[in-house]
Amino acid sequence: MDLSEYLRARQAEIEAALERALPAHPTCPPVVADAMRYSVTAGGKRLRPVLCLASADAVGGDRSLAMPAACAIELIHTYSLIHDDLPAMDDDTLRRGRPTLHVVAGEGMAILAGDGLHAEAFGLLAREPQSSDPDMMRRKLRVIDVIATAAGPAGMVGGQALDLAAVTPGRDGRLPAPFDAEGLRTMHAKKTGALIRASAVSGAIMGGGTDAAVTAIDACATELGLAFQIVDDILDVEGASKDLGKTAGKDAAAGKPTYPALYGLDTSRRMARECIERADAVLNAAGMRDARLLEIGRWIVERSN
Ligand code: GRG
Repeated sequence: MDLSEYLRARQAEIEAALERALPAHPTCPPVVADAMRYSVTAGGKRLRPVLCLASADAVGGDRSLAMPAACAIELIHTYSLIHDDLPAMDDDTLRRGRPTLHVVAGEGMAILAGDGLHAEAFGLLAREPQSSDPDMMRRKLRVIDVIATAAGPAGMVGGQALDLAAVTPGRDGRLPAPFDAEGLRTMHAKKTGALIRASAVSGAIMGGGTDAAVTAIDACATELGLAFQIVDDILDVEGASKDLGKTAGKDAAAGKPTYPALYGLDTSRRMARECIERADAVLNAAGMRDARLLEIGRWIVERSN
């Protein structure tokens, strides 16, 4: 199966599983259920859940065991986008090709829909896959820990806090010093990298991977996450809002340091390609000859070409 067939097949399974995972009326008041659905079903590449399922494949596991983690991570990712778009944060009006949730449902409902998605994600992880097998329960608990850490203050929330603080004037009215290359890398590793890593690691754990395999997948996904961020910065400079489904050029306009700003476009493209080479080396060194994860990495990088 080539990559586009693989992506289409996995994306279709993920859409169906997300549909089942979303809370239904009337248990959940329609006003918030509809708001959650609006953002989850707005499209999106489903990169994180695909990585989760592909990692279960890479360790030779049963992909269906990783589907609850795949969906939980997509729910958390969607909550983060809703909250990131709020006026108090990035203040954006376009996401996934649609008006942002606070534009159509109001700020309060957008905050609640994000909160609801966050809570539903952990409920899903606790409930599924249903099993009383001690090994499966250990896998589930480990995955809950991995995802909570990646989504929380040591991960995504912490990265978002660093990003927000960088554009927030202090009491003296001055902005903090801009990130240097190391600061930029740390902020992105937390803000977007942590959840991408957790996607792959959760898939490998649910697929029953050995500790060595999980460690190799983690290192591989760290590189894919960095490549993703470099490409996202390139697209922010080069892309059109229509193609991106979100407002283009915002980071540059806000004076945020980006990879193209620090290194230039050509070097940024080369750096993204080098991430995939390092991901390849990591998998090779671990004796894991899974081409699919690398194909997904190249798919990430090709978006910037
Ligand atoms: C609000 C706690 C909190 C966190 C927000 C991830 C994040 C932290 C904000 C997103 C800001 C942003 C646009 C970052 C650039 C990288 C990124 C996460 C892009 C969106 O992810 P894609 O490209 O989106 O995977 P789709 O729509 O395809 O799922």
